[in-house]
Amino acid sequence: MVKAVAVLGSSDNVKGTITFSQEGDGPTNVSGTISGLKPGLHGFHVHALGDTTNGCLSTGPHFNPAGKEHGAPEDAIRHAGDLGNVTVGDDGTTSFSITDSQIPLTGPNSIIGRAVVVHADPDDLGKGGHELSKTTGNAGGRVACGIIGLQG
Ligand SMILES: [Cu+2]
Ligand SMILES: [Zn+2]
Repeated sequence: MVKAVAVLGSSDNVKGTITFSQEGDGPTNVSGTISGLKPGLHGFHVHALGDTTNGCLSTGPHFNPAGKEHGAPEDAIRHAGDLGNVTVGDDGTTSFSITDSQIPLTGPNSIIGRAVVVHADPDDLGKGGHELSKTTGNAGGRVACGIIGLQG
């Protein structure tokens, strides 16, 4: 079992911890709790770089080792980092558990050392018809992010 964790940092008051685990070559489980968000859907992705020198802006684009277009987690055509949306309740918090096969913690496409990003707006999953739909899902600003690091 390989485990990883990302502690979210934010210029607003958003806080959260996201944990990752993968057994062998199986899918990766992503579980987390985030607080301080506005209610509703928020785009949630693995971005390519674990660089926060300029805040969440420097984490690069969505992790996309296969060179595909943006999509929904269940789509054949998607970025590996496309984890869809998290749903935030009226209290501004969300707890979630996602299982995904495109974000391994080992091997050439490992997400260790990259970043998770939570966005201000919903990810339209590539289907919104906006000029940004096929690259970012038009998910708006990056409100919080954290670097994915190995956990014992
Ligand atoms: Cu993103
Ligand atoms: Zn994407």
